[in-house]
Amino acid sequence: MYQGRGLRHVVRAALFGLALSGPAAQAVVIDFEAFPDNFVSHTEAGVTFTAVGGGPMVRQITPNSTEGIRGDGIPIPESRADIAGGATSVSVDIGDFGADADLLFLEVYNSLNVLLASDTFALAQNVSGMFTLSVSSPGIAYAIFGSRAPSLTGSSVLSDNFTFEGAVPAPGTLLLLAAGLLAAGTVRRLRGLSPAAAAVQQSKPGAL
Ligand SMILES: [Ca+2]
Ligand SMILES: [Ca+2]
Repeated sequence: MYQGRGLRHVVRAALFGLALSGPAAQAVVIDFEAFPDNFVSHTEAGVTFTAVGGGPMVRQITPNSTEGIRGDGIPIPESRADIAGGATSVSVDIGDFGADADLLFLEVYNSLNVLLASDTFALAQNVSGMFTLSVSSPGIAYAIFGSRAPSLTGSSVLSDNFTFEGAVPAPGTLLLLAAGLLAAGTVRRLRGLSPAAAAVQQSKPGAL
């Protein structure tokens, strides 16, 4: 009986904490400001950036006058970001200085290399700027992003502000878990009472 009551207190405290904390998912933004000038692979906040197919990447100033990244080579390789622990949403700012027309793209895949979601934006020639592409899906393991034809020299764009939300238990899942614990505590408590007392206990309004 005491155990059941103690468990109930613990669960109530957990629910109160959950109500105070709100949704557990927090967006993480990687702004590339502190990335190396040149790198083959660089990891920040659990995300590893590489060029698709391997090879060097460079850090470079974007049209927004902040640091971004791109692959280095001819044609310029697309960029890849592997997210340790996975993600449920990804966004990235992509653009250039308007030398050519570009089809900006962001694709996300699961660990079995299945395409989960994608976003694209047609960037006209002579338009200088950065544009945000975003996708959401359960089970994101990695993202591929950059630009494709009509880009003239491969992925001829810069990427900045790679943002993701990690895969954390949804509040609904935690509430279900808490409800299950409460029910288990009630059963345990009722087992400690005589049948008559249990019947009285069960008939009380609001009794758990
Ligand atoms: Ca930046
Ligand atoms: Ca371009």
